Amino acid sequence: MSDARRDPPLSEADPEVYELIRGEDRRQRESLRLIASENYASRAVLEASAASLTNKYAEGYPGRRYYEGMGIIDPLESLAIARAKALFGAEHANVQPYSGSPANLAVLLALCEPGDTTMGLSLPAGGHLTHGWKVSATGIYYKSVQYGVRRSDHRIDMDEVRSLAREHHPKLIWCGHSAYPRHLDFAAFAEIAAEVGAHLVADMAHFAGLVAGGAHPSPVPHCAAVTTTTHKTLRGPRGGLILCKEEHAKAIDRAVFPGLQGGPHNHTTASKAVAFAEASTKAFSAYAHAVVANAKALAERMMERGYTLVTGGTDNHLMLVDLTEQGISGRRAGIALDRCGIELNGNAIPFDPRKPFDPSGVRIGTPSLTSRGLRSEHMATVAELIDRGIKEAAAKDGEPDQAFCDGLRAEVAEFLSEFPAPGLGEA
Ligand code: DSN
Repeated sequence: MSDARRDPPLSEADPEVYELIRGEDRRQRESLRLIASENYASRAVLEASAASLTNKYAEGYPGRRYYEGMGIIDPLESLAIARAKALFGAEHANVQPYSGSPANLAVLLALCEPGDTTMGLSLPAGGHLTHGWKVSATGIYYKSVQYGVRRSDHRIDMDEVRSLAREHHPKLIWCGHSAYPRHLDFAAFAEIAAEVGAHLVADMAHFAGLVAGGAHPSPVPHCAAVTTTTHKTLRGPRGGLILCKEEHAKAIDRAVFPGLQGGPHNHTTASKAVAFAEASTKAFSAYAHAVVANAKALAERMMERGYTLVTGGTDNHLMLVDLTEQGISGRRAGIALDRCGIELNGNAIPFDPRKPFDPSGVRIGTPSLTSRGLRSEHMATVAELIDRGIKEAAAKDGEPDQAFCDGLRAEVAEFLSEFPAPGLGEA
């Protein structure tokens, strides 16, 4: 136990946890991080996340709280709201959702009744659990109709979306994804939603940073509400955000608190405010465009090496690689690459004949490496490192020798040593 009067630093108070955190810093510094939903938050974002604001309760909203002592929290939350609205051109923002899944549940609570019909992209086609997949509360308490992608080109079939919407008359239609490498046609979704009287809701968690930086079309003008996490391409703290039209503002606010959550995490609100300010800069816009340029370059370099990419490339920050021809599953490839200092995740490909826990593909994203300053000209090296790891893993039935893994890991760390990892300081 720490001595409250002495209040020692973490390294003294709890060396075990301190060392684990330092170990994670090292791992993040030395690994080629390609998980499409991850990133490096800036030092300023991390600093705000660790503030004394964590000590304060603040149930309610600015000016209408159930606690006293709001002299700082109220202006802080108002600042975060104003920055979020300005960044995305939204009429209303709620910055309290703990993360993306609670944000999505709050939207359902605000705009639907239990048992209402919703539509969303199915998980195996690249959608998210919370867009109505059967094991999620969003698929258990709402009648969920799922649309998919075309067999021929693995792109969302707007004709299928339209005919399902006409047949099922959903109250709400989700557009958004966790693993879809192409832009979404928000205008076409909005037209279908208007025709059947549904609320259109975008979950832009994966590409919110690209939208903020002008490197991806924005769903905001087309949608009743837009949800996002704040920690993916947006590079903020782990958290959520809901944007909506003014007409839904009261319902959304009531759904977040008291409908679903208690006290907001004020330290995270502060950190979100910092991230929104960072994301409104010219430097962030350049970052967002570089994320997309890097993804396109890496996709090309992977295809030159003989890999099959779902849809034949990417418009955004991620690609899905089908490893069927390489003769190794996505999961075994992911585990082997992790031993080599290369992090990505096994991912189902559309119409995957394999099980979701051991799928045929891997998902690769460029947000993290772009935050370290890697640019298109470095993607040939990134593709080569991935390719060597996958080939060796396939040749050794998913179990490359330790010496090979140690060698590749050292090469990865050496390559990355020129590109400092934001937020982690010096080694
Ligand atoms: N499923 C997570 C991802 O895309 O990695 C986000 O919830």
